[in-house]
Amino acid sequence: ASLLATACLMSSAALAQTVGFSQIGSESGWRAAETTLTRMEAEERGIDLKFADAQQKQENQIRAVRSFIAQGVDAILLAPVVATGWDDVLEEAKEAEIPVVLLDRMVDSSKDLYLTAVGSDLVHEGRVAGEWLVGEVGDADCNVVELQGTTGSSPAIDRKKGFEEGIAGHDNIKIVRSQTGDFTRAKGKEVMESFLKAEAPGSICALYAHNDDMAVGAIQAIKEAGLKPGEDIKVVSIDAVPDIFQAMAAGEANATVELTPNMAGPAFDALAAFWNDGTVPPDFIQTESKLYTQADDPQAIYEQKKDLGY
Ligand code: GYE
Repeated sequence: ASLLATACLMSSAALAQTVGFSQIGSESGWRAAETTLTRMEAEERGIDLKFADAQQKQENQIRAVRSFIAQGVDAILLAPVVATGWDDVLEEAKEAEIPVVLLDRMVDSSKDLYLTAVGSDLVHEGRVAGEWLVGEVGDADCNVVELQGTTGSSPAIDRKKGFEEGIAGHDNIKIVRSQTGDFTRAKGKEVMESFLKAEAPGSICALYAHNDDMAVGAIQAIKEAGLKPGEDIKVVSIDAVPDIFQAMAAGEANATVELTPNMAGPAFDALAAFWNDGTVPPDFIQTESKLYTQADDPQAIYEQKKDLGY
């Protein structure tokens, strides 16, 4: 019996899959939640997760992916900081027959270099934010300042494009300043301070931030300038992290578009099917995007969300 038990243990140990995860860093509350949930999902499935934090640098990610390949992992999760420059390392993974699943950001490389990508429709998110603003301001003139995400990242490119589509045809709404805040709270605050200094007092009607963290930083800057965020300057952003619901409950932010931090669940499901019988998932596994406003009981949502890994 003990021999049998040992054999069973050995075979289940042999079945445990190893997955390398090259994460961008911890620039935002959303990112931290994604990391937590990826670890939880791996643990639940008995997957041995090797985690590498790239501190926002593509070169660190490329190094991590190469090291995962050298270790012979069973799959690689990659959240690519920027969209370009991945061809070589993805070719190397393909050569080694290690499936790569992209998480939350896209790459410009050809689709046959990765198994699938899990993410939201990033253009749609920006469009939803833009359309919300159109509905909010009606015919009134509105000068918008925009805080972009990390330069060259797919969410920064697509959320800009989507927002512009959302406000297209409404000439009363104009983007007067647009600059990167690198998806961080500190940069969001700093760049918002410069926007407030550069524009005539009282002339900014709305802030569009590519993520909530930058919005939260900017809200602080708006308050320090003696203005009321949410009223004097409307605030719309993306992610739906707990802190933005707190700001919405306080009347200091107006709307956010939700991005689920659980990209790993669908990624591991796709990998399990692939490992099992070679099932090839669709090129893109799309997560939902939902708009929340102050009318959605932000305090209650904050209470629900705050323990969900953020
Ligand atoms: O919205 C932002 C993060 O890649 C879509 O990255 C993601 C974005 C997310 O840091 O908060």
